[in-house]
Amino acid sequence: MKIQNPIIRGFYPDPSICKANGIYYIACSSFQYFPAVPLFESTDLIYWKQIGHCLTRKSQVQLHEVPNSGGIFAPTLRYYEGFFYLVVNNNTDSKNFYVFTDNIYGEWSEPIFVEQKGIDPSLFFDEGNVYFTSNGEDEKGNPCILQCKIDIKTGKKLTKTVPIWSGSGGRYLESPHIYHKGDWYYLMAAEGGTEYGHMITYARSKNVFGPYEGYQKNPVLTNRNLGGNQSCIQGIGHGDLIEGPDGNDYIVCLGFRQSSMWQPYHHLGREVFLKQIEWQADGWFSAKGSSTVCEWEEVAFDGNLQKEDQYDLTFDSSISTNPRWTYLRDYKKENYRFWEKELSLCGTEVTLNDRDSPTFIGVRQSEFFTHLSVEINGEAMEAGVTFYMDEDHHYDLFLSRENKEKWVILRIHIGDAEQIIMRFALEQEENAILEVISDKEKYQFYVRYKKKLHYLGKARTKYLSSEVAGGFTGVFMGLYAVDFHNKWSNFSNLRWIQRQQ
Ligand code: 6LW
Repeated sequence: MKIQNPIIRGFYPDPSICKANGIYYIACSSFQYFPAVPLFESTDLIYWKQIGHCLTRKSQVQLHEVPNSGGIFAPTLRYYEGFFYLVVNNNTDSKNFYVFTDNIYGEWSEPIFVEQKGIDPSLFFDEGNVYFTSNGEDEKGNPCILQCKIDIKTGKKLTKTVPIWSGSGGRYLESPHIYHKGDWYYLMAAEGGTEYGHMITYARSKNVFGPYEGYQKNPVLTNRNLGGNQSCIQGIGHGDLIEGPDGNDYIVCLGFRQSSMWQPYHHLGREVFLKQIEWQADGWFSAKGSSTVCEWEEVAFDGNLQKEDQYDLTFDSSISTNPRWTYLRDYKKENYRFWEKELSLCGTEVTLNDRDSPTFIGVRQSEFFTHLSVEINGEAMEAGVTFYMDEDHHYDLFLSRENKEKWVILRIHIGDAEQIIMRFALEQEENAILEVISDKEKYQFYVRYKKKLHYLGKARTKYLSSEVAGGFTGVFMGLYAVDFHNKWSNFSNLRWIQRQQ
């Protein structure tokens, strides 16, 4: 059957995958967002449901005032003898640590730190030994993959950290994972940087510490040679290997969907893609069909292609238990109240422009084509909806209270420029029903007032893109409030439809 990529849509980068008791699990990076490391399950590798996050306590992850795209980088998720392990790097303090659990639907342990530098830490369990692998530099300062053996109970190093591979020559050698198949150890990595030159490369050795010999036809997977109208999928890299339901092996990796043909950009973040690999008689593997990833990939098993119910959003199901809602940095729990079909937010003096924790609760944008509608009332100075890339790049549509007047305001914030585009006066007793319609190129903003839809203005998706904003994240739709006197506002009748076309 043909499956549609991305298999997990929206800002879910650096996927790592494991399988336990017939179920697949994927964990992704989360940077400045909390809870950290979104976690998904699937029975068929195609239909993925978010089940929670791995790092849910401040004792596990400190995000106080971390820069955007700081915080939690690239996890590795593994299952070994009844336990799940998740190892990550908190890039803000440059520390690598892991947590574990025997119940992936419950809480994870406190962090155990490992004294090895470098990002993209990985764990490899093999014949009773545990290896800790990350990116780094050798004695001469050249990029390489580093490895040591650790005691998994304490995180203590049992051997020295040594360089094991220096890659195939691409810049930013990172994302190492080791697998043991037959007589060989395979070391898969990413090179080229997580942009348009991104790629997956690998090497093999009969010894876990090397020497590793690179695959002659590296990169084994990349979309870097596809440009113009050949492919809207770019940035393929940073992958992990897993055996599929059909017994074949697959790579899950990141990529993104670009907009615009010349000088392309992407604003939905890096997403999760699936590609089958094929083993050759000589013990090397290649990507099935071609070394590129397509939107529609043939796989040798059946599964559930249904995506819509994964990404549409309402308040009908309990907001407090829907794992897709996410906060910024070290949020203040007491400023959020969840009712059966409503949400109340208490504004603080922290605004969306601050590198801090405004009162904000958001969900990742997963499709270009979306339609949002939400009703807002209350006393906060500012309460509304934001399409938010980071504190320097966001479009805000909000109910504003100034000197007893009530307005709906559309404001855009791009880099150093902030501009109010439109103010629309409301009568005191009216609630504001805010609507936003997006497509690939733009967001269009409306207020529904006295049963009529009033157009307020538009703003381009381009200025919320990674190419403009920089960083590793993607756009969130967030509900937020700001108020210097801590007043509350109420959000109800939320409906956010996300469609592929
Ligand atoms: C991550 C690195 C990468 O640590 O981007 O795409 C970095 N690859 O491996 C941040 O996600």
